Amino acid sequence: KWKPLKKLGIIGVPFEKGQKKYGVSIAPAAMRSAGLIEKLKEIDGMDVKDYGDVEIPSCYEPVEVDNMAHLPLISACNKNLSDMVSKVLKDGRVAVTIGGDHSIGVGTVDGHYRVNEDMILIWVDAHADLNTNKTSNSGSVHGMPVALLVKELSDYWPYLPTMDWQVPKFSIKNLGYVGLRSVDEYERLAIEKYNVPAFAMEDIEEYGIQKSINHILQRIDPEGNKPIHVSFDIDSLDALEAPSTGTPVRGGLTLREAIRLMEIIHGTGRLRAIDLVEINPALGNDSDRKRTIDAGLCILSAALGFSRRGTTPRGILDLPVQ
Ligand code: HAR
Ligand code: MN
Ligand code: MN
Repeated sequence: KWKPLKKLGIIGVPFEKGQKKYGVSIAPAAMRSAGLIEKLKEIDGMDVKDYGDVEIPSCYEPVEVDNMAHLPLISACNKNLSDMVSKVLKDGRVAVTIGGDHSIGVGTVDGHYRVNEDMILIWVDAHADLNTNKTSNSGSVHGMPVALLVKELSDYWPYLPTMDWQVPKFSIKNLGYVGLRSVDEYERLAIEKYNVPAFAMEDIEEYGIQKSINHILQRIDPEGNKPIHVSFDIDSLDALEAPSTGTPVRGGLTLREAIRLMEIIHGTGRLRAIDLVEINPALGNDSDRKRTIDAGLCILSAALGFSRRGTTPRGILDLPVQ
């Protein structure tokens, strides 16, 4: 029944107010000038459409919410993003969203959920992004998107002005984590309370990346018939592999592990949306920036069907004769 979709819709989100550092907002432009579209078009038979950047509103309600910096702007941006992701999916394409900081996961998952209510979510990250404004030490919303999205945590939030458009309906039962190594106390409590399949780095050490992702898929979708959303935070990679990011953590995934993870997800034929977030081209030197962007391109290519084994020329069965 499932086979990989050979049509993509690219969405850029030049947004960085979910965290405090300058630079994540230039990642969509940096990825495009590094050849994002061309590289994805190189994948065998791929039809790529660039939907451009989401509109970041310049006017929004100036309300203050306790320990949640820039919520009204974040909300307005995510509302537009949610509509755009829904549109791409309704056009029959995989939604490929280039952030931006991880607060944009609210819009991408919301937009996906509105089209596919049975979707499952794989959050690949050093962090769990499962804080509420009550548990967050930073007040940065990029540490909160998962908590905003899941219905089981809606009672742990106050009324959030400007967020009426987003009704959390996605169940935490359909969530899995890969790559965790910087988890706050209340985030850990939530993971244990709801028994979320969470493969932290020591679990990946124990099982390897292939068994880790297969365990998660088996747990949250034993029949193997639900559309998959991957939200990939570049800081899931080891800081040596992806140095240009706002909150790097040592001891993370190798690029090889991340590519294998994406190949397995591609192999299900069920990937319908992928976010690539937290690349910050303003951090580090030229070599750091290039390495981080290249890693991001490799991850997207693997998720969308690039084969490291190589592919035969399309429609050709023999070598050319002299
Ligand atoms: N847990 C911390 C907080 O809530 C740090 C999380 C922010 N870093 C990220 N998210 N890049 O994945 O502030
Ligand atoms: Mn994150
Ligand atoms: Mn992170």
